[in-house]
Amino acid sequence: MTASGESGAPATTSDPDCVFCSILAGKIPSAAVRESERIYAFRDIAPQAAVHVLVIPRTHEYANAGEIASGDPELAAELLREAAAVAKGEGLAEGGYRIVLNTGHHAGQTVYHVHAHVLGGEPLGRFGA
Ligand code: D5M
Repeated sequence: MTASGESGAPATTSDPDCVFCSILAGKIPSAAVRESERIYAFRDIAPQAAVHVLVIPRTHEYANAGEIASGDPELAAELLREAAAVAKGEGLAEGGYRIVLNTGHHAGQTVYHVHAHVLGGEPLGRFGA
């Protein structure tokens, strides 16, 4: 699997300063988990659980969950469907898992290219401040 789309894939926006766009362009290596025409999933470089996968749209257009939900509801739905498919593929469906979309500074968002964290593979602590 490669991060870059097949020829004929829809045009996407890209930001040269965005780490996820560099991953999508193949300039930074990543461990692919799943991909579709509009979505790419890969392992987080600093896992916070036994399984920690990031699910991102191939376009840089949306910084966070609110933006993608307003701007392209179908893509937002696909992001969640792909996150659930990642969880199933990683064997997390039975034990349960968490999908996290950090939004903004107080939530600890560091990459402003919308992404869903899929976390699981072990009991997860409750979230807190
Ligand atoms: O999550 C941003 C996440 O992105 C954070 O968990 C680390 C991850 N990250 C950053 N750089 C890389 C590379 N190069 N490969 C894989 N994962 C990466 P946030 O919700 O914005 O805090």
